[in-house]
Amino acid sequence: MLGTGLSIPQVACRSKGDPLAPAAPTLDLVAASDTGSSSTDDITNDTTPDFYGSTTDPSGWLENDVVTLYVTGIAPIVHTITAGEAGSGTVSLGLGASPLSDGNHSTYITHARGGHTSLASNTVALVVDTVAPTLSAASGSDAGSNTASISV
Ligand SMILES: [Ca+2]
Repeated sequence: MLGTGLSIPQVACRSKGDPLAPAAPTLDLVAASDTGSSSTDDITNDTTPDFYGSTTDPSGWLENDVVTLYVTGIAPIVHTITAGEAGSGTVSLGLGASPLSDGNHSTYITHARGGHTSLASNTVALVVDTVAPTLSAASGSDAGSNTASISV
C-alpha cells in the first residue's frame, strides 16, 4: 500500500553461484582420446577417455583444490589437486576403472576450494561409439538419365 510509510523490502539480487568459489573451469577431451576421423568432435571409441580441466581462476589450481568430473552414467570422479599440479593451468582427468557404455555422456567439471564450489564448466557432449562402422553401398545414387543423345 502506498502512503503508509512502509517500504517494500528489497529482494536481494542473487548472483549466480558462490562468490567465494573459484571461477568456473573449462573442460576438454584430450585429443588422443578423441578417436576417429576427427580429434575434436568428442566422438570416440575410447571407453576410458582422458580430459583436460583448465582453470580460469586468478589463483589457478591450488593444492588440495577439488575437481569433480561428472559424467552421465557413472558416479562423479573426485580429483584432489596435488602439489605438483598446483600452479599449472590444466590438469589431466581420467576415468580410471570406470569404462563408459556406448552412447551419449554429458560431461562437465566443477572446481571447489575450501568448501566453495564453482559453477559448472562447459559441457562436453561426449559420444562413445565402439561399434565399427559398416560399409554399405550407396543405392540409387545414379539418379540422372543413363542415356545421352549426341547431335552429329
Ligand atoms: Ca573423434
